Amino acid sequence: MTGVAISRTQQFRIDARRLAARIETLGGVGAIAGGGVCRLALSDEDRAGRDLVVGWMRELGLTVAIDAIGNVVGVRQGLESGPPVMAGSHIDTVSTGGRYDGNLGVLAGLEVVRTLNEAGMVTRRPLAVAFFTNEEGARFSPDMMGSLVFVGGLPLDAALATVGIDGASVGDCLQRIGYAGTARCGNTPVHAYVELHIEQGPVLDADGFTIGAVEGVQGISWTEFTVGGIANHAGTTPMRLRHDAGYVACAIASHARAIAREVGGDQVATAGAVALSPNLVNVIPFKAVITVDLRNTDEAMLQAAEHRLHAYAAEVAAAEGVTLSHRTLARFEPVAFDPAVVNLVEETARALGHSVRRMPSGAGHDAQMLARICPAAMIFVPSADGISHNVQEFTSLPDLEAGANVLLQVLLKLAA
Ligand code: HGY
Ligand code: MN
Ligand code: MN
Repeated sequence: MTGVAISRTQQFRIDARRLAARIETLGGVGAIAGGGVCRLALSDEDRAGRDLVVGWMRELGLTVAIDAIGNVVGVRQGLESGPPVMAGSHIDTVSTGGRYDGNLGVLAGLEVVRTLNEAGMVTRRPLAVAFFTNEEGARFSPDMMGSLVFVGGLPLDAALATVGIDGASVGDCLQRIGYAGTARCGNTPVHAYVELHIEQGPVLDADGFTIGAVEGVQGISWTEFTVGGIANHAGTTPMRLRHDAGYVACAIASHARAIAREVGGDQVATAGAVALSPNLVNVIPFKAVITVDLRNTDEAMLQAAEHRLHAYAAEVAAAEGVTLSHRTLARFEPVAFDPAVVNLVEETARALGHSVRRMPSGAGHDAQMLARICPAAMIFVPSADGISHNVQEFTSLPDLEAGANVLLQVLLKLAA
């Protein structure tokens, strides 16, 4: 910007050490060995994290609303009223979570508010900082549940009735932690939504970029297969007489990986959860429940992978003489973010002197749901060695600072 007066707000910068300190404090809620976090949605740890962040929102003067699915939105008044420009993400984690996944986007939003409060600067449009319930989907499917209800994509009653992997329902757990709010869910007007998030993959770190201008999110397909076999003695039962549910589940997992390897490109496949019954060394399993997570940036290719997997599962089950059923835990098509906001992210990063590249998101995010009701986009910062959903998850302070400053300037432009 040589020769052009830089406006006062363009000089605003967040306080990186303050942000890092907040990340560490929140990371201490549900802390696990190795520097990670276990804060499963609607758990006691999630309640403690929610209480902490709501307290910080109130300290900043935000008006806090909690909706019926437990989404929390803090609003900062603007010079004018109307739909806010929103920053946000999630503070629930997987059980081997890191300190940055989701938490960064929420805490950076609050750091932006604090920076503007200290500068005495009021934006034309209101600003909002949100965290959405159960983004991870690890305890209750689907993922991005709270933001999906927020945009009217999942009926509230269906979400509340959802039973998790431990047998508890979303509704009961929300009541138990005191976050069954009164604010109306669904189609709350938002002017625009920007989410700062760690990449959780290897691209930015490997290619030496500081900022990712995220163009969209790939398609997600979560299926749970249930296999019914016959328990029998592991030593006395000839192979030809077996109806081994465990073998079929493992065959499905192995074939999912083979499909991904054969298709190549963006296709990925993960068998993340498996339960065998009775799960004993010398008993042929009579039951197996296994999940398969398939993703691809291309919807047609994702459907093709799904069809191949289901055809194989049926074939191997029939050959083994076991029963097979399945249910869809989550299914979202690829989402493209708003080109104007993606451009704004890219231009802002460049104007701040950061290296930036456009890219898709391999992970699901609340932004893909907000994109249904307003212009939305994401800002990525690097994950060291591409590691995430792992206690070793790490993003350097300079990268955190760069991402939060891009968020600050993008929000200012959208709220001007
Ligand atoms: O599964 C995901 O992509 C996200 O972590 N919920
Ligand atoms: Mn996340
Ligand atoms: Mn995650």
